[in-house]
Amino acid sequence: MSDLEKKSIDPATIKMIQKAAVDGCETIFDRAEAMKPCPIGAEGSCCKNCAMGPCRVPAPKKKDGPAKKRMGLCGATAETIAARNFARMVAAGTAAHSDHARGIAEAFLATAKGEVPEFKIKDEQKLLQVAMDLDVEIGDRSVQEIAIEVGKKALEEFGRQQGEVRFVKRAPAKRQEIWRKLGIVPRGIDREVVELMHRTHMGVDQDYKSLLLSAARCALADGWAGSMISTDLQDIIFGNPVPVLGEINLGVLKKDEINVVVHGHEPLLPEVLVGAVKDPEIKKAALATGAKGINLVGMCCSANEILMRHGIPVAGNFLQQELAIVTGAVDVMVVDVQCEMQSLAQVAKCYHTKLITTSPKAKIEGAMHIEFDEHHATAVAKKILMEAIDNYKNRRANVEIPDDKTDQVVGFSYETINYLLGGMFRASYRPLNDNIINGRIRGIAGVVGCNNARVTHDDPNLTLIKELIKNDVIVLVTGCAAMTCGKAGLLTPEAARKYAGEGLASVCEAVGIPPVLHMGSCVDNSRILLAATAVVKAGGLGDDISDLPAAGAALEWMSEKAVAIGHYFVASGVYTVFGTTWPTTGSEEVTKHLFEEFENITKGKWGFESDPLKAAKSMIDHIDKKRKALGIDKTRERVLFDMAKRREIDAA
Ligand code: NFS
Repeated sequence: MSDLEKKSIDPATIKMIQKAAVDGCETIFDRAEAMKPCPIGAEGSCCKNCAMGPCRVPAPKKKDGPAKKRMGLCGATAETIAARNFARMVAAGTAAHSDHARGIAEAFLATAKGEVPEFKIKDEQKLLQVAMDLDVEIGDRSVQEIAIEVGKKALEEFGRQQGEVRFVKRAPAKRQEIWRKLGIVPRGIDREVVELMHRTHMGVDQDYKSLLLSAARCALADGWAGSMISTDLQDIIFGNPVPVLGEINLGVLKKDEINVVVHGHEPLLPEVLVGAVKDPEIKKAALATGAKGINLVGMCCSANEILMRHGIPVAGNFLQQELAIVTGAVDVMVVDVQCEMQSLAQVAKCYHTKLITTSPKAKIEGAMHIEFDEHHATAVAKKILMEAIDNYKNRRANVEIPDDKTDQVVGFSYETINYLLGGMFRASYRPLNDNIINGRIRGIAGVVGCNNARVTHDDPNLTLIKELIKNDVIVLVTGCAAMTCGKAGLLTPEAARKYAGEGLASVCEAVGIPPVLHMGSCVDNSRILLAATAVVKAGGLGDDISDLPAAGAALEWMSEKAVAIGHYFVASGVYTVFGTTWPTTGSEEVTKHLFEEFENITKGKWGFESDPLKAAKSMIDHIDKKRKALGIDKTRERVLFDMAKRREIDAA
């Protein structure tokens, strides 16, 4: 394998890494080579929670014998430190998703009140559903009245001090019972984040089991409240995704058009940009530059949002953000919050690109700031587009856009899957359950999360997913992992015949769906929780999420949000495997607790596996174990793929 092939399996990415080198522009791929992770920090044994440290407290190795336990100055053990650091990642991840949700709830309320002319209640059906789940009375009230109360009730979820966040009622009854017994039903979103930050302060909660359980409570506030509120309210005002055709990879940039890349997470501005590029005044100004028009494309989860709802092309996933600029063809990159690399400002300087920040919460030195405010949404969007139009003339000679791009079918919301499976009049997950029971589909996997510059870009996730579908496991994807699948051609109905096992392929062909279903951005992992719940409720596969033949993975994770997501899946009863690196290796006890003992507590557990084929095997073994427990293991034979068979499929 050449050095370049070790960096990415994506041809467009490799071409742009090469171009960056020629242009003398440093990227994350260079820095990943030059700087290795700090080994003490990487294993989670470094405590920086007070000014007597940082204390490095790795766990004693077994070969050292029963040595005296090392401690930080305050006496904190490797266990406490590892658990505390892990818990802080959960708190930060929950905060990120939930603060995004708060922004959406505020915009939703303003929309309901009629203060944002650009947005309206698009999905009344979903509004009513959400209203019921938030205990909002429907009766003969107007849509507006209901929406206003939904907005207010959604905002209440953040500041509630006692009781339970309302959406936990959506979980299977048995799951709710488990949470209540453990005392981990979240009260209010903000309260759980604050409490976890308090517990992890120097000298507070020092029992690693207690820390990890309260981290579960906080993570549940993300999955079953913060993220779920984002998804639901976004669907109501922007539309619930339905299958739509789109394109992905850097080849979606256009040499003869003004390229605007929208990057980040909150779909508010991206939604308005989609409309603003069609404005006659903007179009005219764009054509006056000699360009053929404006090409709006997405990056990271902002891309997922407008791709799912409008089919807007996607330039790439997390590790491609700098590389979009390296093409020399990006006139404006506009960012809001989360996953935006600070180095974008430096890369932009190597070319003519204007980097524009828009969130009052996220500014970058060297970037232009045009603050977004939903009350003046169109004016802000137009201002940004005018900056791009104005910058087109500054393009330099070194424009080179790789021609790689792939078609993809996306937009599989929880409700859409319901309709597709059962039809409009008998929408139900039951046909999915039937196919799981008869063994055509072996199980369900959720593969989510980021890219990580410490491993070959896109490789672990893609290898894992291909192995899963070959073994008849249907895969639900979100975030940057979903984009990996798009680029590799797994998100088309034709992919079923090409890559999936016989059973899964036959079901996909009958329904007309890809073997890998793109469910949206990272906050949309809440859709996976609801899909799993719907499968439980459809019957025949146990009475809890933990009974399902299902597993989750994030092999290329890097962000704290991923840890929060993983922990809410585990707390919801799912076996969840991470790759690349594991944050608690500093304490074997803590790791064992998460990998083994947690199964006795929440019936879900963590796993770590950096080899994607081994990760697939452990997920399939888990799925088979669950099939056996349900008594449906007899209905299928395990298909073993030898190398010859694998080559045959890869060549197809
Ligand atoms: Ni999720 Fe989306 Fe991507 Fe990771 Fe970042 S963009 S919210 S955190 S890197 S999947």
